[in-house]
Amino acid sequence: MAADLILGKEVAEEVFVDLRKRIDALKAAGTLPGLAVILVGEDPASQVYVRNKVRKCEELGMRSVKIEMPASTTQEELLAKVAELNADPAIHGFLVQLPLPKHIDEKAVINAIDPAKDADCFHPVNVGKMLIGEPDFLPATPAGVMEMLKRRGIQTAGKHAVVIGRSNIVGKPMAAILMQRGVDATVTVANSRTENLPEITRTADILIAAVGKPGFVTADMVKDGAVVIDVGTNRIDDPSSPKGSRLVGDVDFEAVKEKASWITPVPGGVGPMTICMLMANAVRAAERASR
Ligand code: BQF
Repeated sequence: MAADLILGKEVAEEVFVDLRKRIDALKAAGTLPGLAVILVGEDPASQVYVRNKVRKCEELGMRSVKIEMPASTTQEELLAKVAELNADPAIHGFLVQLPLPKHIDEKAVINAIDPAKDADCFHPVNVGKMLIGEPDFLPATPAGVMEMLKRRGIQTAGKHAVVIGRSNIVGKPMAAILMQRGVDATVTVANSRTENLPEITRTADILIAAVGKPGFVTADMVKDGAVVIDVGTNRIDDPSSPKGSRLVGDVDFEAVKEKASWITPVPGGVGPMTICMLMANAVRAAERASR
């Protein structure tokens, strides 16, 4: 089988049609939805991700606040900034870009965010609400994957979804969403110690790769006709590219696309959906604050 592409840019544009209406309605009612992003340090990848978020905010006519703090920022200083945003009525949602410098305790920072303003949906209260099927927000990357499946008419009910990776940001919430009533997938979560991984992934109707290793998912691991979602964002050296590097996923795209029914490319697949669903969380936070 040869796969159809699920393009993140296209699916995101469909979501933005709805978001623009909701943003206009908020503005008409006197609320300018505002998202703040805190960036600590100068990690080049993080700088790109934060720029993508700020740019999309501005494009949608939302208020966007970028807070840049030096790598030498102490945990106390960062917690003070979080407290300030928690108390700022003009900021409806915010996030702290991860990863943080090693001397800062990520968990303590996430725990300090007001759950009502938790645009990333990383606070334990929001993670718990999502797990029990009463979400206020959804984490952007798994929510983006669900939106891609939904808007391309891909059935999840009764299907075997295999998630490779169990991070708090992608794998765990992805599995939690897929197993919810109404989504109704049968979910397997694999990790780096999983035995006989290719045997398991070959039983997947929906295969979600969130490993962080270029080319990890090879064609022999994929059932004919499977839906393959590549969450990998790996920068690899490429002397032939202008920047000397390029973005690749976790999937051997060229080989796997000949077997899958649907596949997401990298770049231009899940990445744009992550940004899109972050905006959806910011709009939702503003809607919840304004009623
Ligand atoms: C695209 C991220 C790993 C660790 C922390 C568009 C993004 C990426 C790719 C983007 C990511 C990955 C983000 C593309 C945000 C997704 O066109 O393919 C957008 O900006 N992302 C992040 O904030 O933190 C990360 C990956």
